[in-house]
Amino acid sequence: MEKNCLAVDIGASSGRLILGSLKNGKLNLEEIHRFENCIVEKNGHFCWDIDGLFNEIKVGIKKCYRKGIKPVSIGIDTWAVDFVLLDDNDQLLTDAVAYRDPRTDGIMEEVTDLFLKERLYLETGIQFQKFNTIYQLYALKKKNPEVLKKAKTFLMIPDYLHYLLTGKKANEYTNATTTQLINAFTRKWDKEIICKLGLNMDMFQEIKMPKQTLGTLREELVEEFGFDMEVILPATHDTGSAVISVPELEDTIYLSSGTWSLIGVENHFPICVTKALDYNFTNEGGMDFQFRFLKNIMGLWMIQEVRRNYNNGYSFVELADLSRQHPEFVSTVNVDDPRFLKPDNMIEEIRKYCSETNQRIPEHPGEIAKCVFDSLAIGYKKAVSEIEDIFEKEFSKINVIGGGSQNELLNRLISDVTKKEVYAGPVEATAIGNLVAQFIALGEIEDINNARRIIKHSFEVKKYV
Ligand code: LFR
Repeated sequence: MEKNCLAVDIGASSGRLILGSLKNGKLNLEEIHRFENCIVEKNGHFCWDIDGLFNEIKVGIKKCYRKGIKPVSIGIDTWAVDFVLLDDNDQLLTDAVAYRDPRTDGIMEEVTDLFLKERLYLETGIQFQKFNTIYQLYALKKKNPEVLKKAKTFLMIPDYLHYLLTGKKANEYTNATTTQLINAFTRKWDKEIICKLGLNMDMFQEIKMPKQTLGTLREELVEEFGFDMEVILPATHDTGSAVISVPELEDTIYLSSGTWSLIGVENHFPICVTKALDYNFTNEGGMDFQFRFLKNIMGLWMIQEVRRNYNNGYSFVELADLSRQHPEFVSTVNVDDPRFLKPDNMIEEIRKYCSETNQRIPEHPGEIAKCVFDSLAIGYKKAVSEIEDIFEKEFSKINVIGGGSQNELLNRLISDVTKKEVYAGPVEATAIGNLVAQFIALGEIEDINNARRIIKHSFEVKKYV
C-alpha cells in the first residue's frame, strides 16, 4: 500500500499541511490545508499565536481523515531562532515572542563584549543577527530573570508543536544550530557559551537529528483524530528542509526565496574563516551533517510590508506589473540594513533611506516596488560575489526555490544582474524537504541523493537566461 506522509510547513506569513506520496518514482503533493500566520501584539511584544497555529495543524489533520486519508507520519518545520520556555509543570512560561521584536536591540553588542566575536563564530559557525536565540535569551535574562529561573524546558517553535503532538521533548538539531549555542564540530550544546551567559544548561533538551522518530500521537489526540501516526523529525528549520530539495547542487548557488532570501551553497564542513565572518555568512546545520553556508537577505518581507502599508490594495502580481512601468527609476536601498527588519512603515523607511542617501525618492507604488526588487537583485549579486570570493571559483547557476521562485520579474532580474543561468523551482521546496526526511526514515526512499533524483523528475524547474 502506498504510504502518505504529512508535512506541516509554517512560514512567517502562512502555513500549510501538504500530503506526500510516492508513485512510479515520483513524489506527489496534495495541499490539505492552508492558513495565514502573522505577528500579533501581546503583553507589549510582537509574538506568534502559537495556540492558533497548533489549532490549524489539528484542523488540517482532521481534514485528512475526512478525505479518507490516514498518513503514516507527520513532521513540522517552521522559521528558526524563536522558542518558548516551560515550567516544572510543563506549562508555558513565555509567549512565543517573534524574532522581529525589539527586545534584543543592543543585546548582540553586549554579548559580543563578553565573548570575542571571532571565538563565537569559530565555535558555532553562526552569523551575527540581532534576533538569534542567544540574544533573545540574554535579553530575557536581563529584563525578566525570574522567568528564566523558573524555566525547566527550552523548546524551539517546531519542538514545542511536536511536543504538543507527542508529549515528548527534544531539540531538533538543524533548528538548534540557529540558536548560536550549538558547537558546529561536536553538534552538541556548547556548555561553555551557555554557562558564561549565565543560562541554565539543564533547560536544554537532548539534541535529536532529522529522520529520528520522536514518538506517536498523545492518546487524547488519537481519540480526537480517529487514528495514530508516527511523528518523524524533518529538518525542522524551514530553510534546512528547503535546501534538501535543490535538485542539483553542482556548480549551483541556491536562493531560498520567501519572507527571507537565503542565498548560499551546501558544504560537508563549516567554513569559519575571517572573510566569512566579515561578510556575515552562516553555517547552519543540515540533515546528514551537511552545512548550509549562506547569507540572510531581507527578502520578500519588504514587498509584503509594502503591500500591507498600501492596505493590501494591490496584489503582489499588480505591484510587479506596476514596477515594470518605471524602467527609468533607479534608486536602491541596502537590503542588509537592520532598519528594514520591522520598521513602523516600510514605504516611509524606504523613502527616508533614499532621501538620506541623496537618491530620487520613490513616489508611486510602482516606483516603491521597483526599488525593492532592484535592491534585492543587487543584494543577491553582492552575496554571489562574496561566495565566489570565499570559494575562489565562479558558479554558473542560481537555483531559486520556494514560493518566491514564482516571481518571474525577480527571476529575470536576478539573471540580468548576476549574468548567471537562473533555475526556478520547486515552489514547495520546504514541504518537499520535510517529506523527504520522513520517507527516508520510513525506508521508502534510500537516501538524500536518491531523493534529489526523485525531486528532479517530479517537479517543474523553469530556466531563465
Ligand atoms: C526563513 C528563516 C531563516 C531564518 C529566519 C528567522 O523562514 O527560517 O532561515 O534566518 O527565518 O528565523
